[in-house]
Amino acid sequence: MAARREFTRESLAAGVRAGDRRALARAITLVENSEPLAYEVVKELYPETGHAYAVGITGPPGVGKSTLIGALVRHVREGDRSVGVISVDPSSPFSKGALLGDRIRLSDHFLDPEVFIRSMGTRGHQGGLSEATLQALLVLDAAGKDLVFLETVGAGQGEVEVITIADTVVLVLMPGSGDSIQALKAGIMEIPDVIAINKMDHPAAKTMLNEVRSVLSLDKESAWRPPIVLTEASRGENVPELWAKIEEHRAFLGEEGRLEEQRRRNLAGEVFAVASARAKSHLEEAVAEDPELRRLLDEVQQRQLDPLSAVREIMRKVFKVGG
Ligand SMILES: Nc1nc2c(ncn2[C@@H]2O[C@H](COP(=O)(O)OP(=O)(O)OP(=O)(O)O)[C@@H](O)[C@H]2O)c(=O)[nH]1
Ligand SMILES: [Mg+2]
Repeated sequence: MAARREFTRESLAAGVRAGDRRALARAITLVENSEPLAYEVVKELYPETGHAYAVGITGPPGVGKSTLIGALVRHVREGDRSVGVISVDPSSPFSKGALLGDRIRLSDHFLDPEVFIRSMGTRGHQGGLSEATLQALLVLDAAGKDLVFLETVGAGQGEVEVITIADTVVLVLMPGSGDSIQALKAGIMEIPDVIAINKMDHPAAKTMLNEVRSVLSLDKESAWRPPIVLTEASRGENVPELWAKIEEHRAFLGEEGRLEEQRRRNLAGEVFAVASARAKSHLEEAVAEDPELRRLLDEVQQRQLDPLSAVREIMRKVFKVGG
């Protein structure tokens, strides 16, 4: 491999601003690895962000999220919008080789200079999924992408949280996604903005549609009623209809300052979530490294010290707080 010129903070920020693919790829790799340079560059670019519209695509493994994104990208590229796609794979330590299937499915778009697609692994990322996703979105936003799709696998808790940074959240289900229905019903999973029931070519698609309808009918208060669209991503069936629902949600948010309000709330939530994640890893490391703190845990287990006294001692020592 030829020796390559490394980016500096200035050249990387400039490259991202110009939408240069090599700069974008580098910036996202740096984000993925929690490199200080990524932090520096996002810090510099942040005031210029807020223009991209972020669409989160979540749902259980294998329902067709990537295929659907590929079809949506094809559809929106008929207009003149530039697009970024980040597929977050929480189980992979790095993107190389990960999501090979995604690469193949989205490969039609690889030659389109207005489309930037990237899979990102986050296992081992110090600030977790949430932080990496946010930083990657900010990079694509600063690069001038009009639309950014964020793909994450999710069937229950937590994963949907990752995607709350998105302006519109689309939950993709397929016939047989019973666990997600249960999670929605139990209130474990937040109600998304739009629901796509993919693989409508499957005979049980109608049954699934009825189940989803009945769960949603429980909510009678929300100003926005999540529309449900049956799709067949692999043939592009009903993809324009799905896109129209996403646009409707966007228009709804555009009214009465809802978008600004939601973004303010999401950003504050994100700061809090990332700070909490970091505090947790700091705490775990501190306890692992400090024999005295580990002894407190032993004492609790041996019923020599009560749990809250141990908490108090740990908080005092690790975070210098307590009373
Ligand atoms: N029959 C049918 N198959 C589909 C449809 N959409 C996608 N598939 C297939 O379903 C499989 C999974 O599709 P993906 O797009 O990789 O699903 P995904 O949700 O991104 O999967 P993960 O990222 O691994 O969670 C692939 O074999 C697709 O070709 C559809 O509408 N109908
Ligand atoms: Mg996928």
